[in-house]
Amino acid sequence: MEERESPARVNLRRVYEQSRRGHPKQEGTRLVGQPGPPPPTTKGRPRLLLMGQSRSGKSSISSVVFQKLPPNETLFLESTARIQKDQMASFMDFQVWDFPGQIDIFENPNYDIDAIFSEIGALIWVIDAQDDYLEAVARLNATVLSLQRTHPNINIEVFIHKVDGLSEDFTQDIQRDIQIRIQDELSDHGIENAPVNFHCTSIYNHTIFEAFSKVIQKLIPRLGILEGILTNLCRTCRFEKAYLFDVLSKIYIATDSTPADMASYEICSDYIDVIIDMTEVYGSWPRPASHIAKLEGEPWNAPLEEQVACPCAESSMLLHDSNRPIMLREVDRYLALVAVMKEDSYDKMPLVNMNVEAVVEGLKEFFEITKPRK
Ligand SMILES: Nc1nc2c(ncn2[C@@H]2O[C@H](COP(=O)(O)OP(=O)(O)OP(=O)(O)O)[C@@H](O)[C@H]2O)c(=O)[nH]1
Ligand SMILES: [Mg+2]
Repeated sequence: MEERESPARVNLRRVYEQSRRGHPKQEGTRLVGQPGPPPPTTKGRPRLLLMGQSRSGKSSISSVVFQKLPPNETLFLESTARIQKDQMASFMDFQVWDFPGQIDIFENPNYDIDAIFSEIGALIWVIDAQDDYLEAVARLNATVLSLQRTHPNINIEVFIHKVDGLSEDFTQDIQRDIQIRIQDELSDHGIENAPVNFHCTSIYNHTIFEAFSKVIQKLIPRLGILEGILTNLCRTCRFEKAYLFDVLSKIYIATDSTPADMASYEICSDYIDVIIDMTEVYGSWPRPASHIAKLEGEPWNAPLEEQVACPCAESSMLLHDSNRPIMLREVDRYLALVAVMKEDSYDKMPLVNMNVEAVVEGLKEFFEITKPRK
């Protein structure tokens, strides 16, 4: 049986192909929530570079976010001697390059600057907020100035790091001070509106995941469409907040349009931890054939796709947090939809499941279409 493409799918494919080929977009095709230039990814494997002074926390960040190292074990990490390159198999294949802080790659002839910055997704510059940061800021300034000449479109994300243990006021003062020092230096050189963003982070809480989420979101083609899907889902199912998570890193790659809310993000990401721990103990994500046969047999006698469950793992689960259920539903091996519901939505679960199912199908199509071509 030949399957016909839905108009939405045809449209998404057309818009995506157009932007992939770099055709000028017509006014009418500009998507809501997708302002500015297309994401700076290349060949589908964007690179995140972690740079900054020695001991600022680059290797700790990489190990905590991508290798699940418990934060207090970073105390035993050794100083990095050469670039540490890690491939992340995720919803989007990307690489994380952890640089040795003691080497200035712009001064050292052994480093090929053009090769390093060619396929870059973002440059993350880590500054230790608990230390004297003047030298770090000076080096960052020199880097930004040098990149502005050669690679002006690179997103530079400054992580003002180790803010745990600092008061909120003090953190804000430091952020303002660093921001002003960088902006002043850049405008002295005639550079206005350089793509430099700031995040206050610590590996001891969720701020580091939140910051990485924002960095990664900039690399996702057509993020506005994803946000639109989640916003619609929240409206139809009366969810308070919905997140699309990369399960292994706990980075959220999209959320609905309601204002960011740290508390709900923390609950949802802790919930993912629970699920991961459970699956580590009781089994991996894909269901064994015998289990599928059982689920599809008596008394249901229907393929899994037609039931509430999805073929790769258990379906939605509900947790009660002050009477607001939280639901989790896998999209594929890497992604999960997690939502915080409103108090009375538990009664409407069949309807909620139906909508979530439709959204999960839509998300699968989205990632199929926007998957990078090699
Ligand atoms: N308090 C606090 N300490 C942190 C944080 N992140 C990292 N650290 C500590 O900072 C120290 C240095 O961390 P590394 O990750 O090795 O630093 P690095 O930037 O990789 O250093 P080089 O490899 O020499 O360039 C370690 O003792 C970490 O435990 C944080 O968020 N808060
Ligand atoms: Mg290191």
